[in-house]
Amino acid sequence: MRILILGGDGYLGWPTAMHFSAQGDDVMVVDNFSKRRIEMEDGIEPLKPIATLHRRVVRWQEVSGREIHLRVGDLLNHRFIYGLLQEFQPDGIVHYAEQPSAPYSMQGREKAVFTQHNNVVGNLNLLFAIKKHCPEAHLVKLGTMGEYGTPNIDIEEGYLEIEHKGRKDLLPFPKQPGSFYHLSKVHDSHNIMFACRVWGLGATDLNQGVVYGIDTNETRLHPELRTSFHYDAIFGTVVNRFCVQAVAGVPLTVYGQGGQTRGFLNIRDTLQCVELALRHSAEPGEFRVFNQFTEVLSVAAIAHMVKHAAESLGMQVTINHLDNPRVELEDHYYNPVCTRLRDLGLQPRLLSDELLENMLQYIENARDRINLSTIPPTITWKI
Ligand code: USQ
Repeated sequence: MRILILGGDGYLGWPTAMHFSAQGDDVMVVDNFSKRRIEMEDGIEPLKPIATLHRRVVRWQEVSGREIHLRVGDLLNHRFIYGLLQEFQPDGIVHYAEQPSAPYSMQGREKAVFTQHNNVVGNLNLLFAIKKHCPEAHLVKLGTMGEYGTPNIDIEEGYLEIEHKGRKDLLPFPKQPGSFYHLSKVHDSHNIMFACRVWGLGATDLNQGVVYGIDTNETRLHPELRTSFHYDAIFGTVVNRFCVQAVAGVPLTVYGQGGQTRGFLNIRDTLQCVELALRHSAEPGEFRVFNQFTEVLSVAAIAHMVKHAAESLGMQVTINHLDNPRVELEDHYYNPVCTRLRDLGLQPRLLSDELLENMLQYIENARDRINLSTIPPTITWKI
């Protein structure tokens, strides 16, 4: 397949690009390095240094003998994305190219507007470019489980059968997102659904849970092929953060009671899911929604798992309950459905002591690079 990876410099985008290239697909990565710019503005660094995307592509060719095409550009520039699709004519497009952090979007008006403008308008430009230059291409869009929030009913995969005043319909599942970032993904979902219904595009919205993990088969091949691993309060997700905190010997930062429950998945399973979606395309006019996670865990349960794994390696771990900087339920029902990817063959890799111990050992090797000042949450939802 000819596969375009938008956001190919990111935590998930770069491993995805190598994963498909390794299988002989013709891959192009695109990025505008907006996340690297935010990192520089906020004084944040990934745990281990990350090579430039240009260098990674060259290293990948040396290691694998395969070429990944690279283009630098911004989806907000519609001429750029029009030209790119006209030139590359992808069969599949994986769209990760969005501002990915909920806390970042909650810092105030400027960051909320940046997040929604960047994400929503970039996605809209992409939809128009697909319509004009490659309407047969299958769009695989990274959405989020956070679009649904935490309703007091089971979360279905995108749609809910409703009976109202004696009539029935299958309607989009209600959305109650928890940040301006999560809202941007809701807006994207609506725009993509509309483009499928009205223009006949085919798309899959992957409502992904919280991703954790450090490496994939390809990132392990050379230090310059590794992917970024964040533990700061803006880009670090909770499992990755707790593992770094355990190694650094600082208390684990559970927000509030820790009863917040979410869907989680390993970075390697993200690659499996994206591949399953791409290799089993949506039909023209179809807007599919897959809930993408492998297990449901509470934040408190994760803290205890990390503590247990770290203590078996001889580390001392304490768990702190901080005042929750977010506005979210800490004691709630959570039962999301995730059958569609499993039906396509997803083989989950669950969080285990062994997996956590491997992460902790990797982090231990970079212990002297941990910047403790970036760990405490400084952004609150009540601006
Ligand atoms: N949390 C803590 N302590 C921490 C960090 C987080 O208790 O130090 C809690 C949060 O309050 C929240 C949960 O852990 O209840 C998850 O937070 P997170 O920062 O790991 O993840 P989140 O902000 O939800 O966002 C991440 C990704 C985002 C993706 C989302 C999937 O950054 O791109 O969309 O996970 S989901 O959560 O399913 O919406």
